[in-house]
Amino acid sequence: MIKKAEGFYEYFLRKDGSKTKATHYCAGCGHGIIHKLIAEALADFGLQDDTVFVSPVGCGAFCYYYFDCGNVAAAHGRASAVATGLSRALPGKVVIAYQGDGDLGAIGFNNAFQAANRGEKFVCFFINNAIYGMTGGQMAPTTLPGQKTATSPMGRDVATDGYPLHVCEVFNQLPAPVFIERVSVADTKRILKARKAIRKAIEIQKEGKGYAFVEILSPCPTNMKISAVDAAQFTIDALEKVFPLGNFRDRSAEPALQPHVIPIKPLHELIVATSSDNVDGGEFAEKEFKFCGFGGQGILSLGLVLAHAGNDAGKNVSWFPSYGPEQRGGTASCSVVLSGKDIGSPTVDRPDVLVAMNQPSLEKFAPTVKDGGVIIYDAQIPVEFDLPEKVTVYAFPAAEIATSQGVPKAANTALLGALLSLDLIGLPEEVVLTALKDSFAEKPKLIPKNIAIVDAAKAWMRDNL
Ligand SMILES: Cc1ncc(C[n+]2csc(CCOP(=O)(O)OP(=O)(O)O)c2C)c(N)n1
Ligand code: SF4
Ligand SMILES: [Mg+2]
Repeated sequence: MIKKAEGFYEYFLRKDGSKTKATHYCAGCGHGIIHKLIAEALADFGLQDDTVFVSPVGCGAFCYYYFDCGNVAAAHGRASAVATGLSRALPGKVVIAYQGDGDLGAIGFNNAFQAANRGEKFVCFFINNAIYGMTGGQMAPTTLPGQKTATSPMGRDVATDGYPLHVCEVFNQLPAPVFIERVSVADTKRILKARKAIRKAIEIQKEGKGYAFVEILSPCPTNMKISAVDAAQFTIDALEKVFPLGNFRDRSAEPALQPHVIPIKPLHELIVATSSDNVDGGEFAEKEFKFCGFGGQGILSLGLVLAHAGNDAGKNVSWFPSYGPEQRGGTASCSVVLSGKDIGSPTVDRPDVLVAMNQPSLEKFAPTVKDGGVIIYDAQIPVEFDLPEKVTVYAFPAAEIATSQGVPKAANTALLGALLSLDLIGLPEEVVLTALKDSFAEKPKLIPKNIAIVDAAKAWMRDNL
């Protein structure tokens, strides 16, 4: 008698009426067979309570209706990335990523490939039916040359569409995976071999040995537009020719290539800096800053000093950088919020204070400053547009002051001195200076020079305002 595997839920809640034990898969679809093999292995190994199953987007999207274990649904292509996070956060548990050929071979290929290259501790079941099943039969990376699909009605043309992607063969170039095998569920003989590979890959997880990958050739009669019997035959005759079955690698009996120990910090250590329990400042009025300039001017570091100072003073803080694509010479900005309350969003669209170190950034962000706010910009910047009227604007010689102190690159520190002078930060000066000094922990020689620049900036403000 054919029985439902123990690893499944007793009833599949998505189905009602008399069909509570039927899946949503089409008749003759390989997904259902593969599900049964996995569910059976989980139950046989007693792993249901120790397993998290990551569902893909594709026809397998509803795995969580069936597998009686932990379930997480990933965005399209991201199952291997989600599985990476889960396996690192839950050492000792079994993590399964289940992905189709569109999901893994196209949108998510890099995620899956990098996870395999890192040798993450999870098993990836890769369901290759040579088509996008769920969305109506579009060409997949594994579609065969000449195969007709909704998006290759004349048949896949390798001249324009490339060749079918051989994922096992690609992954087999990587040093880290422990197990790689390609199997099929097109007939009973093949299903028995697939069963063996699936069990082996899950056992490798149970023993915590590392990354395992099983590609499973699987019929999709609906999109192949043929009967279930013909689809199974097509999988044997056509798919296997291009994707030969077999084991590529089994290193499960060998010692691990490297100890795969990921340092994990307890959650309370990670969140202590942001916990509201730490915050004293109900009275502290929220301040929103935007720092902007060229990459390399230290604009992000300046924002970071402020954020650290706020944190040290027991305020809620956020620091949100935005990098240009270039390492040097592109524009960069960061938003910093200091607050006595919880911070709603770390992005700052309407700053109270804008600090600008180059012309394009000043032009871009000056109109966004709140009425009654403040703009401080480096006096070297030529201003060729009308600055907003309802804000106070300071042209401050930051670069000149830094150069006069022998550190031309530290114009950002001069701007910090200007902020302190104008009392725009709202935190005790010694806290801000400590954060500044801390930012040079690895270059202590620069501390006195930067303190001198802050002093020179304050002196300029005193003498000129
Ligand atoms: C970001 C994003 N892009 C595209 C889609 C549309 N989409 C849903 S499933 C799918 C392809 C599924 O094919 P495959 O991974 O081969 O799974 P199958 O259905 O064949 O098992 C696509 C493109 C989506 N849901 N999300
Ligand atoms: S469309 Fe294809 S892959 Fe999707 S459930 Fe039906 S047979 Fe299976
Ligand atoms: Mg598919």
